[in-house]
Amino acid sequence: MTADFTPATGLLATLDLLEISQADGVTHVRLNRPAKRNALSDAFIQQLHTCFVNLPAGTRAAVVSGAGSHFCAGLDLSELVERDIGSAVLHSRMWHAAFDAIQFGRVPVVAALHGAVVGGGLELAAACHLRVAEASAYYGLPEGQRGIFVGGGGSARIPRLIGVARMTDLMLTGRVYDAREGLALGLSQYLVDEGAGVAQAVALAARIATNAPVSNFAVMHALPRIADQSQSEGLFTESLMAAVAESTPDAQSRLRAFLEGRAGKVVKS
Ligand code: 1HE
Repeated sequence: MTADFTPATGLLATLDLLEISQADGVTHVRLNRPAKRNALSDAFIQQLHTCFVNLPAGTRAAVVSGAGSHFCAGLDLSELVERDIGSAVLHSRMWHAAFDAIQFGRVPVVAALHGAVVGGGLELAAACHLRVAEASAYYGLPEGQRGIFVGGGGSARIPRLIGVARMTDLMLTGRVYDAREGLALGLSQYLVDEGAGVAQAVALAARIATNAPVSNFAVMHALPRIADQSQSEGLFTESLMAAVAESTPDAQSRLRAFLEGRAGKVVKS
């Protein structure tokens, strides 16, 4: 448990594969199956879904991290039994629903990564809005070696971070990127010392939590969709989203605060 964070109660406290705690508008969701390197079983995926559609009231940003020596070893391979085509599609769609609840949920989510971030673990990280990597983090997509394909949204999300060619390389050759390469390529946005990932992710989430909720909504929901649209459609969507944001009382009071000298200036940190 992170200092000053208190355990979630009610439904969230019943999710035994997650350790959920909160402080000052930030909810910390820790994957809590370290003995299996946080391998994602069906129950684990369902608990992640339940968690992100039931975040505690007052949550304005979230952090996802992993207990133990690795962030996440991906799909629980012990559950990969022979499935007919119909149930295999539904299994993948279950992952999609859970990770959509993260990417297109209520609040921005910052992932704190360390150790293995592989297979479905990388798909989970890619569904978050920002990624902080510790020096030990490494990234791979061993699906090729396991005889399977990504099924948790990786083929849609990971190329948007690093491009189709790099994802092809990861999958065809089993190449692994280290934390420094991951930063350079855009798999993470921050690189910190070993052990400092959660604190950095919580600090970023706390800062995100001070933004106007409608601005955070626009970044989470409009930005990726605009990136998928033609320029003409994207500009139109942008105008609508900008008009919605600007017309909120929150925007009005924040703009007034700046004009009256009561708000911070943009400075180099
Ligand atoms: C697991 C899993 C798992 C560990 N499913 N049980 N993912 C992979 O192909 C990655 C497979 N895992 C590994 O390469 C390594 O386990 C790690 C590099 C992540 C960690 O190594 P290490 O030495 O710290 O741990 P370990 O001894 O290998 O594993 C500890 C235990 O966790 C062990 O079980 P135990 O009962 O013998 O103690 C492992 O069997 C277990 N374990 N990883 C099940 N993944 C929606 S599609 C997504 C498709 C994918 O994600 S494919 C990629 C799957």
